[in-house]
Amino acid sequence: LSDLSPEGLRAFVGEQLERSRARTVQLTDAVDTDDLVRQHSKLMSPLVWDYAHIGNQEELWLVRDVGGREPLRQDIDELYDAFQHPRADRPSLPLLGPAETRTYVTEVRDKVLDVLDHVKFDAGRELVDNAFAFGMITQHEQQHDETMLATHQLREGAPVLDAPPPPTGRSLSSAEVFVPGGVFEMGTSIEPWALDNERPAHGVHVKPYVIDTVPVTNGDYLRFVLGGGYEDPRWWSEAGWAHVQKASLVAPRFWSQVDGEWWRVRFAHQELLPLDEPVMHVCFYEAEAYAKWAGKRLPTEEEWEFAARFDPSTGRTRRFPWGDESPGPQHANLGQRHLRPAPAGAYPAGASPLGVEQLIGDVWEWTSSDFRPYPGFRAWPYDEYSLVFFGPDYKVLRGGSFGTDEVVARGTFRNWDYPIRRQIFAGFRCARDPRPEELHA
Ligand code: AVJ
Ligand code: FE
Repeated sequence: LSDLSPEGLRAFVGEQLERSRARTVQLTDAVDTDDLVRQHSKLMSPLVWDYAHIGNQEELWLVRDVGGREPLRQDIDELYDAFQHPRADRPSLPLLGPAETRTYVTEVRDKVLDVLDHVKFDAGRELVDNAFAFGMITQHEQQHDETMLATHQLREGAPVLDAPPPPTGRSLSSAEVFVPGGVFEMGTSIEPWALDNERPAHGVHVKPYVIDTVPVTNGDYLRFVLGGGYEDPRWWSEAGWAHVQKASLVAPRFWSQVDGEWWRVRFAHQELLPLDEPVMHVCFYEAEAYAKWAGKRLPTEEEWEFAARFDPSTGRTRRFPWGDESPGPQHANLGQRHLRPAPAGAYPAGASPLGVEQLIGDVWEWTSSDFRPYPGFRAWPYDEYSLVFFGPDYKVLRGGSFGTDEVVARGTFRNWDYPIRRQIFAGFRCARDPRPEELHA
């Protein structure tokens, strides 16, 4: 980005805005009016709320703040402020209807394209330096597009989404990778569109550890289920055991067993459970319990990022496991290209220098870490993106899923959610401390 001329940057921003909008339109045009306004789960907003909220955030930041233009619809700000109304209450608000929503977001976008035509990417004005606010808003839209995809997964009825299958898997020469540890630079101070919680870059010391080559698969996880994992308190933390009993969990969300065969629902299609695909729709507590049952643990966020970005041959921290170039279809399963995680081993070109695979894309990966600010954190440009969520209530997820766009899925990107949540496209991989003979090998 920093290499681009102002005209190049303007063109790049325009393409990103167009790409996120095409996805929003696709996800909302796929369903009828009833399905747009219905709440498919108490955990989610009606799709029409996400849609207008996308437009409202774009209006607030790009039309009013960056552009200094008159508001289009100040009267609806309150309805689409995520902090004013919990998701469960949103269907009963006097929301814009589907047609009004489409008109509103289109009018906002027309104004934004005019602002984009005239804006100077003045390095002295932080909000527009490297087109940051535009980057933030196109990422915001893409993040809500992933949320809307999760709503589609919860929706019942006839299937409406389809995509070609991802590449096939391959068998791996080793199920685990030894990571020597060391000091590395975590986070970033130079990614132009990195959000506040990814900043600043800071040195972190990581002890040697062992990490799974790929995420835990459905086949792996099924052994835990069949082995009575959900009935045995030994594998669960105290909070996890309390939750699994209270919520009566017996398997990942969307799994079912019929006459001894395991099935799953995927975007309203019933399928036999694909054993070589990363497990998903498990909560943090389930991930933690599986890891303990397997004699392992979850990686810390530091360990995850070290495995994903550290290049031991140069001592440098890379942007991505495969290097500094932005993700291509050969590297990672991103961008709703396939609408499912790829089987284990499907992305050899995406491997890190140490040989860890599928870190970016496929499934979000639960880490053992609470969501905390990095040393030197500064809330910017608004406290409600990250600051208000820091603390022990949220666990960090890394790497992005098949539903995450490449404009979001940076090696430094941090996601977070409550440890009981299962509707997101989240799985995990395990790590462990090395055995003495591995340390002295
Ligand atoms: C970073 C995915 C946790 O969806 O709650 C969207 C992103 N922030 N609108 C969320 C976000 C404001 C956020 N996550
Ligand atoms: Fe939002």
